[in-house]
Amino acid sequence: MKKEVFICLFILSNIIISCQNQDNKQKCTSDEPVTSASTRQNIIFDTDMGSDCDDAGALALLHKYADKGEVNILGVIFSSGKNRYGAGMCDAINTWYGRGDIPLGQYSGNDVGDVNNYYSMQIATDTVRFPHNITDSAEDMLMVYKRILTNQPDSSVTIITVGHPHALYYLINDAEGIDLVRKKVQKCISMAGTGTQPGECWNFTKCGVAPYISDILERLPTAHYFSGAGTDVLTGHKLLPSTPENNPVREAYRLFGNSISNGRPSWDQIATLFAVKPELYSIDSIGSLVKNEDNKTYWDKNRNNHRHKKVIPLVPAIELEKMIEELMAEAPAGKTD
Ligand SMILES: [Ca+2]
Repeated sequence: MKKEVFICLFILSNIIISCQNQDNKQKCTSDEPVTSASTRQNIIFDTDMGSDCDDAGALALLHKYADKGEVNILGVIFSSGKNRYGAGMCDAINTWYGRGDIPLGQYSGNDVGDVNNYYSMQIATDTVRFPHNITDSAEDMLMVYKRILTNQPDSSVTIITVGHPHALYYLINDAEGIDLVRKKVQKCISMAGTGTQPGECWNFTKCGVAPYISDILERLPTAHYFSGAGTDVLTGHKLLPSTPENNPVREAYRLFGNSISNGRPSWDQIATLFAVKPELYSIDSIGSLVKNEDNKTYWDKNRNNHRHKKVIPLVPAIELEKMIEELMAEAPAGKTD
């Protein structure tokens, strides 16, 4: 081969390779979510799944943001020690969205939790209609938290609690756990009553959790955001009913007081949405969440805690309803209705 011909062929082959790479890049940018892995929110979702259906809606939201490349769901923790089927319910939702391998943790104690069953047992035990492989048991939540946190970059993890938050107590009262929280956790977001008058809050007052709360409020060494909105944001009854009958989120709403017809307040979705879309919220940094001697909690404007922040949606309820309902009803990636 003459030298000139070889050089021409070399240049031509480089042009072809370059074009192929360009094609691949274009393919990637058109097929993959634009958000890079490093900007995704790394989230541990801690829930009292089963006590209400908004937990199911909130986990659905997270999965859809994971589909869109905005979130990594690092783990799901079921915080109740009483109705054990919540773990299976979480697994059914994770599997529905194609993420049945997400680490699951469960409270191994029996002093905190809701004994009632509304939908967890029905869905967790029906592994034919709702394919998944965990029914009523998962590894101890503290072990799961610590293992997940150990493997994450520093200051990269957001913990969302939409149930009883006593796992945070166990974390900060464990020598390894508190080190991990200091190093790895960027912030915690908790669904809790944030009114300025003392009130009983399901997540922070009821079901045996009250003795854990003061320590969490006073000693958690990270920013702690509290979201109490959602009563006037009804979801689950507009688009969710048209999703497949073997969608475990749809079934949770159907079984929980026929919320699939009536709708249900979106407390847990609104707390969860803050992790992904903080620009939709105002943040009040003046004050702190306090528990009084009656185990009631309230936002005390006169007692400042620089770690405590109260978040309030800036978006009207009707727009939040639309946004949340659409996400809850959107088919999992790769699944068509
Ligand atoms: Ca909840």
